[in-house]
Amino acid sequence: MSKCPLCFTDVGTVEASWQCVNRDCASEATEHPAVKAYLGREMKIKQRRREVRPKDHRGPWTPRLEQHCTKCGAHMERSCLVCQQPIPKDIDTSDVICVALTGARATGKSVSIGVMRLFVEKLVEELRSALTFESRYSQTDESKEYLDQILTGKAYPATPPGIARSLLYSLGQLNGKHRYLAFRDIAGEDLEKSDSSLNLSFLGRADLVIFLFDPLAIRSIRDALESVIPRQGEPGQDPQRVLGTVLKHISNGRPHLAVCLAKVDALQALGEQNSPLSPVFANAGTTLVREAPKRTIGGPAYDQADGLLLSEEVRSTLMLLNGTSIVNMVENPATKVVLPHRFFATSALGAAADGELLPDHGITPFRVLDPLLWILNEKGVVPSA
Ligand SMILES: Nc1nc2c(ncn2[C@@H]2O[C@H](COP(=O)(O)OP(=O)(O)OP(=O)(O)O)[C@@H](O)[C@H]2O)c(=O)[nH]1
Ligand SMILES: [Mg+2]
Ligand SMILES: [Zn+2]
Ligand SMILES: [Zn+2]
Repeated sequence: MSKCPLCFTDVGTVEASWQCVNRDCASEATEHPAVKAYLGREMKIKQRRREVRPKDHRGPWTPRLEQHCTKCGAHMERSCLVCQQPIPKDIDTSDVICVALTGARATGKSVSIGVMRLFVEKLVEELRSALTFESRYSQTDESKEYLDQILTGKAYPATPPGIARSLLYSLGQLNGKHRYLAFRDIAGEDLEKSDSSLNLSFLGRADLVIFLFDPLAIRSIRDALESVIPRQGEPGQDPQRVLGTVLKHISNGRPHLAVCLAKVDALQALGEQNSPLSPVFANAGTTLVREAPKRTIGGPAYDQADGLLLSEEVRSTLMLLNGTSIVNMVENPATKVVLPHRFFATSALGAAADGELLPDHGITPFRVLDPLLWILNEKGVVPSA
């Protein structure tokens, strides 16, 4: 079953919604009460129509392929029954893989999306398909807000709170289906308060929730790295509280949860220092300092054994980093529902940026695609190695 790229709601098998998006249409534009909470701003909707599966219908039902506005005659756009946003026409037969990035302020969520996107493009090419950005279904401009900054070395502004940011990519036909990849970038500020004005319930309906944990938020690590890496901005709220908020929004949903030790480049720099963590990162064999083995034949794949080993190594590193409560919240949650989870170590930039700019020598990402490879493997898009 496919999902809405903005609110991640299952696209119904009994009902469909359509709307006229012709700017010049003379039909009256009305507000819909749900839109603001999902989108973060008002959006007036012109002619709207619902199509319901006939009561006597037998077997699987799909709505009509076309509907026309009775006022202006224009093609109507399929839209989500819940958030009312336009959704792709082939939604009933395609698969939308929904990924949400979470974490405190400045944990690197937006940078990770930009870098992951570059890697996904390469991955999809290796799978003999092509990636395209679906600007008409996205709430954000990927070039302006995500790519140009990585490619030109400009720093990212903090994501503004209270506004939905979603990016939808078509991955083309992969393993028998048209696949889409939807990212939701959340402002850390929205997760640091308990009552964001934005409806964050989509976290419970995501296929994958990536939670970024910034080791630089830990005082002792910041101090140990004081003269080793450039000075970093103020860290956001403590990761344990933010994870609590994320789990609260997930509620009784069942997404996969990737807990990422982000900016691991900073910890790798500890390998040469005198710190209790140095031996972990000075060990050249650990998954925390080497990439997953790449298959030389047969194209891209997810290496289960490497993924599980990485998860174990990150889990024990988190315990060393006073992150025991994070591990407990994941493995023994208050809700008693243990989500399918794995621990990861990622670095989107590969080195700390100095002030406003990205690292001088360009970016050297580390394992940044691993969480996505995991879910793409679970979804049958990428094979196991
Ligand atoms: N050392 C290091 N720094 C990083 C990495 N990724 C991001 N940063 C730095 O972290 C800062 C915040 O990155 P963003 O991607 O804007 O963080 P965010 O989580 O989107 O922040 P909000 O939008 O405020 O929630 C940037 O100034 C980056 O330079 C990384 O892999 N390594
Ligand atoms: Mg951001
Ligand atoms: Zn929706
Ligand atoms: Zn119309």
